[in-house]
Amino acid sequence: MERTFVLVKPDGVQRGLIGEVIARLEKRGLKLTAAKFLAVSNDLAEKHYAVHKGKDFYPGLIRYITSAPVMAMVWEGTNAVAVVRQTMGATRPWEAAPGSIRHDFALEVGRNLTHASDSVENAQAEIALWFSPTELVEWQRCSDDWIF
Ligand code: RTP
Ligand code: MG
Repeated sequence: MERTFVLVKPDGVQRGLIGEVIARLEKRGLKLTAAKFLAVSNDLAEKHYAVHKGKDFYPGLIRYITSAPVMAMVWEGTNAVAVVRQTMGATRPWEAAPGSIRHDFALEVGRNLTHASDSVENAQAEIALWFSPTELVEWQRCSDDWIF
């Protein structure tokens, strides 16, 4: 079973969309494995977005992600990385598929509401960066057989 890392970014929190994001992932059939609400330190932001260091949007990205609290989560399910990316929609909201979160709720690439890991390897690294192993909850749903 695959796991992926998800953030509801500061704009999603400020706009009251935490529940909307969780509801869509839950209804898709994914299972919540870990969650915490936190203010992001500069150190954590720089580690999370290290791959973008040096790009023109990097300083604004660090300011954005540290500007208000975020909801950090781990979601689990078959093809969770790809499924969550699809549920979020394309990075640029104007290119996001109708029905995706970014299509339905966002306009700007710099205010695109959510983050989701883009590969299984990056998911593992991001989960390890944001969560300690004891924060990951192993549990079974009684309905798992009906989804998987
Ligand atoms: P994320 O990492 O947040 O899930 O988003 P992503 O994979 O869809 O996009 P990525 O290329 O990793 O970019 C990370 C975040 O940086 C901001 N961004 N701004 N102004 C720009 O051109 C620009 N490009 C990217 C977005 O907030 C994007 O989600
Ligand atoms: Mg990314």
